Amino acid sequence: PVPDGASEGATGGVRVVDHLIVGAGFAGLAAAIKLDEAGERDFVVLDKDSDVGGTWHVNTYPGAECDVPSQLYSYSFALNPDWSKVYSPQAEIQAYIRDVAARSGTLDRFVFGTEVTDATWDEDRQRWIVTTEGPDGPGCYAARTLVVGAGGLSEPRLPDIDGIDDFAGETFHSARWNHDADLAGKRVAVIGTGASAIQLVPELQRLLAESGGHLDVYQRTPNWVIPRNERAYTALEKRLFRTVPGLQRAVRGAVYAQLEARVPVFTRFPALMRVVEAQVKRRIAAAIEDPDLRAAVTPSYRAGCKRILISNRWYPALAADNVELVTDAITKLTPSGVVTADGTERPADVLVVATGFHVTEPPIATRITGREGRTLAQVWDGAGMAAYKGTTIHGFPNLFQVVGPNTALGHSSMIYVIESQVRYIVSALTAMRRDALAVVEPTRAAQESWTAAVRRRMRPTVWQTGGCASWYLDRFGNNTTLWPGQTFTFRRHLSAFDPAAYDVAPRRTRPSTRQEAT
Ligand code: N01
Repeated sequence: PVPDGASEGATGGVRVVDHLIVGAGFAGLAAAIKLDEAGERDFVVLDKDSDVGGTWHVNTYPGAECDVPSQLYSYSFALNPDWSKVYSPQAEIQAYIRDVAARSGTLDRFVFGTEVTDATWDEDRQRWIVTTEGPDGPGCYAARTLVVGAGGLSEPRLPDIDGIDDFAGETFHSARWNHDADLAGKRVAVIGTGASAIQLVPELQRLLAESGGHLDVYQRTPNWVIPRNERAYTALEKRLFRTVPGLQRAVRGAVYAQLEARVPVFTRFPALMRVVEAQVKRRIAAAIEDPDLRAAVTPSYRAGCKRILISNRWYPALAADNVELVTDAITKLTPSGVVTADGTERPADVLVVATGFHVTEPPIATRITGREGRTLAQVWDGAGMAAYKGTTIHGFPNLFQVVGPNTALGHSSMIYVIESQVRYIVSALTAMRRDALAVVEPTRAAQESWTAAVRRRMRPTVWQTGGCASWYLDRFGNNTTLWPGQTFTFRRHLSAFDPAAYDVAPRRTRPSTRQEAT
């Protein structure tokens, strides 16, 4: 229970703040920095983990690297001239985020090891009441606004395979790597061949080859894997980035433009993906001699339908002597191995599940309850995830979601999207302060027309028409995850808070201007 008059400071165990930010990854940190700059300094950032970084803090599997070029994988307000390579390794990105956080002067408001257990909109107090579980037990916050930057790919999805709990060996998800597990000389089974697996499998293959171990890779669907044009930045390049004004920004702009130029192929001309497919087939032929293995790794759907993966090591790793690619469906796990549909049991000492994340039904949505007493998960259960401009949600006043529905990308850097959304949020908060608004909530009409437009644009895209099942699609078959266009268009839509699309209420009164009351 929240005491009446919860307005300033701490009251009866409830910490009252203007803004509560959930998640200390790229999204939450950007929000903290930009709110601070805008003078919105009364905020707390909560994160369930022990450090900033989000996905880059927790994904420490061998070979974890970014598949978006380093030049784009930094904040526009904190360029990094010191990236070691064209694509950055996880540890370097994590060090970068830590450094930006330390220099931002906002870390005093970060609370780690603390998970949100419930967030409920209190209509009378016009605040979000947020309960938490942390190292010192339960906590409670009352916040005017809730900024959720909990990550789109943060909740590991374990496969629903018969007997998985009976497996006697070490088992872990790619995003929860157990560095204490001794893999040397072991028989390791990896389930999944997505972006995570294609990075960790070549590393495991090498480690196991050196120690006399064996690797089974269980593939349900192959992916299109294009070359990773990787190289180290030279000392001269780094010096020039540091000393020539505007140079790094120009290089970044060129990389950005190059990636955006590909968007029409994803969105309007998927048939052109045949060019990519032909190139990949040539690579497969060059890397793999065995015709059966070649056929097994060649996808039958349009390239781009699932995320196009980049690696120079994937096909050679699968062709290595100590690796078997298993394409028969897994039927069950026993205490000592994996059984496939043909009845074969392959022994395994260690099981790595690289089976992705809960994306279209995010668990955090079950913990957020809006104005009408329904959780976000319940609201989305009917027709899938939806939000106005991917950021605000009808029925959930003063809630801002960073990396919300239809904001993810299959072609470029999420940091650009995150910064676009954070600008919009700051613009909203500035308008709220200026106009003494306690509540902003997108109208049902605004959200529906936005969602309809996104769906319309999604229809001809490769993600919707490419003939594959991907994590982009929800159980209704709708792509509620990706932005169906160029990122500068997204940014333009979010360039400034647009009160006409919102019901607003002044401080300390109930919302009274709802237009959709019918
Ligand atoms: O997960 P995924 P991920 N039995 O969902 C298979 C980002 N990312 O962690 O294709 C057997 O893509 C599943 O098979 P199928 C990036 O956006 C970025 O690899 O569904 N197999 C698939 O092969 C990426 O797209 C980076 O038939 C099962 C795999 O598991 C996203 O994260 C690195 C199964 C899951 O692939 C997710 O990538 C890593 C089952 N029951 C990730 N269930 C970088 O930029 C699932 N699979 C570095």
